Amino acid sequence: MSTLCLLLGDHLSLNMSSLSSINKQTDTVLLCEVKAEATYVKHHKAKIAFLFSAMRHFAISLQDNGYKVEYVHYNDENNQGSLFAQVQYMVKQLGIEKVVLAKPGEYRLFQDVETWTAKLNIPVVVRDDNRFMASEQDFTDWAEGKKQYRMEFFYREVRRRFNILMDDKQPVGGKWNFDADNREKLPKNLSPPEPTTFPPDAMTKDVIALVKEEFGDHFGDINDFHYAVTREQALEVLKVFIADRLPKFGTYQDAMVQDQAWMYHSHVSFYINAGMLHPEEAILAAQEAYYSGHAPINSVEGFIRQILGWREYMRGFYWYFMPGLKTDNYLQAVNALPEFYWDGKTDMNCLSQCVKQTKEHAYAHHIQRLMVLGNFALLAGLDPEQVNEWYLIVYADAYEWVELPNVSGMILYSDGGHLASKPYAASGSYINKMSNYCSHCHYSVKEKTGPQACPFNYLYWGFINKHKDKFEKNPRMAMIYRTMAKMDQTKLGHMLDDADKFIIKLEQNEKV
Ligand code: FAD
Ligand code: DLZ
Ligand code: SF4
Repeated sequence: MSTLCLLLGDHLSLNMSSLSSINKQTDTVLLCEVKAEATYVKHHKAKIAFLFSAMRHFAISLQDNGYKVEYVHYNDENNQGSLFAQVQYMVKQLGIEKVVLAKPGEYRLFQDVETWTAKLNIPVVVRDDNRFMASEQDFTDWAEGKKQYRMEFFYREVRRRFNILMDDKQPVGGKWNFDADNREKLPKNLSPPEPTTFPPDAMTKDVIALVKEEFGDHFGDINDFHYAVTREQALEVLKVFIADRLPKFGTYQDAMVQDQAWMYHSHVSFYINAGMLHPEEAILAAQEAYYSGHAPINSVEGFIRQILGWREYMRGFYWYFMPGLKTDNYLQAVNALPEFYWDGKTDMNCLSQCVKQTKEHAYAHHIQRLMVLGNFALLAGLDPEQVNEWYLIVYADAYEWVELPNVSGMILYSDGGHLASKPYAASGSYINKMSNYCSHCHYSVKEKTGPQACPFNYLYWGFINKHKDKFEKNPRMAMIYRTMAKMDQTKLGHMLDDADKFIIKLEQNEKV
């Protein structure tokens, strides 16, 4: 019986669960570049170039490892345009009797795959997605019966279970979480190392030309493409991160600097999410850096928490709360995404910086995504559907399983607080504390009202006031409401007016 193993574009690992069940002699692996996946949202050009190039390079590794591979290029005559149509075509061509794949990372595709057995009239076996350490069931077991689903408690459980940074039953260093040490601004005399880059080889150059030709109207730049496209290169990115950036990762994790996109972050999300690196490899490498004395606990625990905590949690959270998570809109936010999310043309320097870096690199680090771009979307009441689509398009590490919980759960509070205990809302002073953006800005972060005032300042109070009925009784928000009640009410009134006027300007597409 001959089996077809479908490897999706983000399943680029020799250890993929789908591959491990096939017979190299009799079975075939299929990888295909298809229009349906490349255009279901108009992905950033660099994201498509990265995946297509990584897929082409991975096909060679598969052949080197003895697999029979059918690779369908975007412009091949036999390209059927969608994953199902391509599988159906191959089943007929090769006389396939069974299809196997690992569970897709997006609900829409998983739902589609569930119809394939009936449509193809042969078994289509979906295996667990093993690009994670915990299983979906682990999350469900943990979440079942809970009223609150806080990442911190899930993280403690997985740390215990996988024995990461544990000293018998206690967390190494005496605390589970060293975040309090991880909130420093970058000092002026400190320059983060340059990112690890790879000049495009002939295969990548072909893909870049294809992307320019076929996806020229998609968002984003592609002239400076420099990502890793092989596992060896991705391992190099990880190695250099551990050696050169990890020791300062924790302390400056939240810092933002004018014209600096990469900071002390790891830049491995593209590779982990595409299957090129396993999360455990990154976690064990970081843990080893702590035990060898190379990196301090605040950095190592901070980095491990992002992957073993947040990444695993987000994936479990996604499947647990889908499909409702996609349409949730607890705060009834309806405003349209402003044009400047695409072109960066705004006088708000922090937003302009983050959009420009996103356009240039298909990357922005966590605090830029959360506390600048995300915070604005929350305070300005932007429609979750439009915000989600934007995040899914613009980042090269974006797949719905990780993008949606970060956007609807973490930044927009659209899920009504399943993920976060309170909204991540902040005024301009947070951005000023963590960056030097404000000193390059048209607006003044110190001013609260009037034409020069930082819009984050009045939008913040506009948001707090608008959602009083939802948040006033939240113990974590009580202080804010007490502060608002004690404020000079005339001044508050001016801020609320400015917030309303600003939203009208946004609606009318005026420059802000
Ligand atoms: P580092 O800062 O070096 O962190 C190390 C690793 O931890 C990352 O590579 C990633 O694998 C993991 N990680 C960190 N934070 C998170 C998180 N909140 N959720 C899941 N994994 C995390 N990450 C994605 O991988 N894809 C997305 O589409 C995505 N969308 C986001 C949208 C918003 C609104 C926000 C606030 C965050 C989003 N993140 C997303 C999480 C995070 O911003 C990125 O993982 C990180 O910026 C990637 O850069 P890095 O590899 O340099 O990360
Ligand atoms: C994101 C993406 C893109 C741009 N193109 C392809 C493709 O041509 N072929 C493919 O198999 N996968 C692609 N992907 C990744 C899929 O969209 C991804 O597997 C699903 O969104 C599930 O995460
Ligand atoms: Fe952003 Fe306000 Fe600072 Fe300008 S002043 S950079 S808008 S926080």
